Amino acid sequence: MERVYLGLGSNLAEPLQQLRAALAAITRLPGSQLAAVSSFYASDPLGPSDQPRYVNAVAALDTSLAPLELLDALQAIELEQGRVRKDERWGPRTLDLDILLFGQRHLAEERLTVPHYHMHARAFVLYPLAEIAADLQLPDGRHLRDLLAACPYTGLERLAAPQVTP
Ligand code: A4P
Ligand code: MG
Repeated sequence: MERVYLGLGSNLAEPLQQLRAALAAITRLPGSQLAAVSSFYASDPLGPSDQPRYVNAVAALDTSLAPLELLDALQAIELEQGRVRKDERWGPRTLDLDILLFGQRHLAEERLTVPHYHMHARAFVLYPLAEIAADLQLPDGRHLRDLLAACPYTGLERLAAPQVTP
């Protein structure tokens, strides 16, 4: 088993429900055990600002799946609930599941870059991650607490809404 950290995000079609459904699906992944889930956070959109706020969270998963097997499984979950209407053209994403970290591995494959290329400076990744892995050290040796110190807590709001307990 390897410890994996997943980033969850949604800003369409009942984001809280999207994240809860995604976590329920993640608990059903073969060879895997959901170990921890952060609080849910409302976050200002990064990128185009003419879109709703996101809800973000981070989950810890212990898994015996290989990295690409896990990516396939997560993309299947995205597909299953990622679109409001199946007959619509691919529109804005209702669910984004990112592999932030896969043990201490560095992966640079065509379909999978780990650590996730944007995680180091995103408040909506780092703060939820710190909730469930405060002492985490990244594969490049950097400590999560140092990344946090350089990342202002802006545009982020911890939600009282209960999430899912593993
Ligand atoms: N891929 C490569 N590495 C990974 C990985 N570590 N985990 C590939 C997951 N997928 C990975 O992803 C495109 C391709 O990346 C996949 O097919 C996979 O093979 P995608 O999910 O289809 O596209 P995306 O997530 O829209 O792209 P990207 O670049 O990850 O988008 P961003 O930069 O994450 O933007 N603002 C707030 N507040 N909260 C958010 O969650 N998210 C985005 C999405 C923008 N602004 C946001 C948020
Ligand atoms: Mg993604």
